[in-house]
Amino acid sequence: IVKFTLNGKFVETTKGTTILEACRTSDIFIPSLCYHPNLSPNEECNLCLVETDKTSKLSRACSTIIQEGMDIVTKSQNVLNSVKHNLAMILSEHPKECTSCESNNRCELQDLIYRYGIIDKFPRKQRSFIPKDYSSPSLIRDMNKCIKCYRCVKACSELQGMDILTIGPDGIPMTPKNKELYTTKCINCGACSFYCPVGAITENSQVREVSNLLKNKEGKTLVFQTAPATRVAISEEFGMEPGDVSTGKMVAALRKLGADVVFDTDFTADLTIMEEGSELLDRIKNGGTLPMFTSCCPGWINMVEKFYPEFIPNLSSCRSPQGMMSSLVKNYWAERIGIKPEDVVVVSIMPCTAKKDEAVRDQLKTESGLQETDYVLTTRELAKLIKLNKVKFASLKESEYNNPLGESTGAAVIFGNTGGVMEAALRTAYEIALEKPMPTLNYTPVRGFQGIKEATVDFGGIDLKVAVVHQASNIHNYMQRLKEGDSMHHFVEFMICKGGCIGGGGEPKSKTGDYLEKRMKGIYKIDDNFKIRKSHENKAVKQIYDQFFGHPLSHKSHHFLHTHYND
Ligand code: HC0
Ligand code: SF4
Repeated sequence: IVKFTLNGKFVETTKGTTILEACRTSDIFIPSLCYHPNLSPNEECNLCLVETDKTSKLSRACSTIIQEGMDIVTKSQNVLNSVKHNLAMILSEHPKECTSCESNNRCELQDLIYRYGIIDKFPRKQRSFIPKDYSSPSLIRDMNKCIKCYRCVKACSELQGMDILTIGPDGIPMTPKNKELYTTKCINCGACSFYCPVGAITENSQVREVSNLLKNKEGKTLVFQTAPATRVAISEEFGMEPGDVSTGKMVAALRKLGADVVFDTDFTADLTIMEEGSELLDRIKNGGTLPMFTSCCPGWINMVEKFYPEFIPNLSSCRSPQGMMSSLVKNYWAERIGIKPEDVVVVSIMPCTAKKDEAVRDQLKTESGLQETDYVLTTRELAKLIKLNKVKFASLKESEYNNPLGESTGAAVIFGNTGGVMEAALRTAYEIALEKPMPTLNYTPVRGFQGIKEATVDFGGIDLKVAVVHQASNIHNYMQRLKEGDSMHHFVEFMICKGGCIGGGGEPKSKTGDYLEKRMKGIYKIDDNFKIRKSHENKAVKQIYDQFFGHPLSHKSHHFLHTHYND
């Protein structure tokens, strides 16, 4: 414990706390652009200035550790003048394109400029123009808007272990050899866009396209699908808590916006379990390639293709639930209700920027060459669409998904959390293999935030060894072990983002220390409240096998629900 004075009040904190952390705990506002609680301090923006020990020398609150007896002042005239000066300097280099900027109204620079009443008084400091990078279907980079906070660089290296972005000679983050992002080894995870406080790196937004379509459908039927992790995070965009379950409101919002049909990606998560669980049992029985890897996270698929191509045979051949849903909508559902696939537009709502990249894969087109998933909006983009249309989200009356592709189970929704695909697969594979339910449905060894989780399940005679790995940096470590021959598992779940999809690069930019924990709890709460918690008990899934696919891994399921990868 250290005791100190903060704006004249005696306060205590634990040893090693920074001034910034202590101020945030005490609800004292300190401006900052380069600091984020999930990243190590950058000390770049020079805004978190405070006076210590009655000297006029200013210290950075983000990197100054509180010492016993320290006297800290956050609100002097000296502090205020310096913060205003530094903000004005940042503004003088920043393009004034706020009205058309993707980050308008959610820009941390804009907020501070307004809060401090900064007038654009310095002569515009010309930087040489940097061509905008539209190469990636997932992300847009306009580094002219960069404020050199380096949060993207830290997210890409510290959190994801990817090292695609480094600080260039002019101080602006750059890709290797300044190549377009899509031609680098970037996996499109979007962590850089999540941490960018301004509009320099953003999702490649399709809000305008979808908004136009909703207003003028031109005879098309608009089908939406919503991913598991969106329902516990979208609330944050409307002043509610992380983890608040908003499934019904999100469906209602989509209907209000003009959706004709709203299906649930959770339905195809259940279907994935049927296919992937059967694939695993088949590989174990018939000597197929092991360990088998899950294939639903598109950032992970990019990583295997770009970094570990020798492990492509380990990937399950199952399409992701997004891919399965869009395939079902265009190849099965449309025909059943008598519309042509080309008259259906599928829009998916995902927590993930890499899903945009997945949607354009050549493998995921109909036989006649139609893209199966037409548009992907991230959770943030859906919130924007809702706000643009002035839909009052918080007071919406809940609505239900359309059927049959809207029916799901507790096993499907937990896909949104790290360990969820594994837990759902075990609930089904165990019961199919041993003809009795798992002793406990809540399989805790694969839950929680530990980077690599390992467990052994007694599969009636065989010890089924499983692992769950999330966050790209942990995945690189795991793959290194595997490359060195340390192969110890039958089945491994991989999710590129910390926490799984709930931590996706397209989720709302919450900054409270515990938003991921809260979203995770929200997901488990939905599962707990479901009567049916096993994928093979989903009645609509059973029906689709009876009426169309026959059985898992049938010829038809291979055609419509499985895929192959780029090597
Ligand atoms: Fe996920 Fe998915 S669980 S990857 O995290 O499998 O994005 O939420 O939609 O497709 O279902 C993301 C989330 C999905 C898919 C599902 C899987
Ligand atoms: Fe790095 Fe992910 Fe951003 Fe690509 S998308 S630059 S891998 S953080």
